Amino acid sequence: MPRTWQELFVTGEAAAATAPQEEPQERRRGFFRRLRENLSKTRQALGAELQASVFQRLDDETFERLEEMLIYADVGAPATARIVERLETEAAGGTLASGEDLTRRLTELLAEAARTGEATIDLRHDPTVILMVGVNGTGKTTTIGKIAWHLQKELGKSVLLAAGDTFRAAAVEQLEAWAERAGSDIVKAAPGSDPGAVAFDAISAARARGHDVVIIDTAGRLHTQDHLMDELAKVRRVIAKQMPEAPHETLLTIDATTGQNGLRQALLFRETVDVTGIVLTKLDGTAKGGIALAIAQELGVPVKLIGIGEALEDLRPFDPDDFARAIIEV
Ligand SMILES: Nc1nc2c(ncn2[C@@H]2O[C@H](COP(=O)(O)OP(=O)(O)O)[C@@H](O)[C@H]2O)c(=O)[nH]1
Ligand SMILES: [Mg+2]
Repeated sequence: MPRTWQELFVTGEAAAATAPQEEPQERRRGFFRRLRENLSKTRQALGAELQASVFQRLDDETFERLEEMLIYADVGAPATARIVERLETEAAGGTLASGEDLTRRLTELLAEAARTGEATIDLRHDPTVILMVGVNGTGKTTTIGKIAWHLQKELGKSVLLAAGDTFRAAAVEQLEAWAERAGSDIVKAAPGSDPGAVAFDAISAARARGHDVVIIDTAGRLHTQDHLMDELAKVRRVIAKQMPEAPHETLLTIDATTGQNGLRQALLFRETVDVTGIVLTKLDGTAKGGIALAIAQELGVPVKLIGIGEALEDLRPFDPDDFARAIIEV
């Protein structure tokens, strides 16, 4: 699973042509430390709690308590049941003998549950079109800005942003600020314009100017939910008319602090647009980081990026092993 931006984005270019592939150990450790720190709310709810109460002995009470903790952390009932059953079987079979064994296996099983589908993003299109969807305030625009920044600055890709949230003037300004920071071009239109037309123009412009990637922002709130879904479906149709296999990637932002509600939003969006990846934001603000697993398990759509804070380096490719370690190891 991708740990670095170079691993997340498949460019088809020789490794040496992009960025330093050998992440120095020190940098890796620094990254993991920050991940761990920013996920401290979930780690306190899971890891610290586990250490404190569960590890005296491996009996029924232990497993009941573990089950409660996983449910509390929003891992979701189906994944929780599977993981706890598995651990109980292994304990009965004698392969789990101590609290340390249990932590190690739990970490492995959580990582396994969080892993689903193809978690990379293929940039081998000309241009690659990425559509960003999600409810208002979940982090679409900032995520776009950060992705654009990494693509430009670290992978040397030329990015064009499309200000498809024409619903609010502030949304266009916010995207413009990000375009400037990342060094990307932007296509925008007057507030209230047709977002489909913005997407269409952006793809034409990218072709004419030779941009590698087009990222399309969308509105997250319209008068009604039906209206929003109709509009997204239309944007999608217009994109496909311009470029038949596009959008190549449709990323849905989910605010982790909304927990199971976010999962319901995802089901709704998935009915309208073909969601290929999840961006799970605001994991720093919740003890319910287990939602990353519930999403993978119950939606079957891979979490591709996580947001663990507002800084540029706090949006990162999702690595299930690092994530599981960060929420369990105390
Ligand atoms: N703490 C935290 N805040 C975030 C994260 N991602 C986004 N935000 C903030 O959430 C707010 C809404 O983001 P925005 O991109 O405007 O959402 P949009 O309405 O979906 O476009 C902004 O203040 C962001 O800085 C995250 O991972 N952690
Ligand atoms: Mg926005």
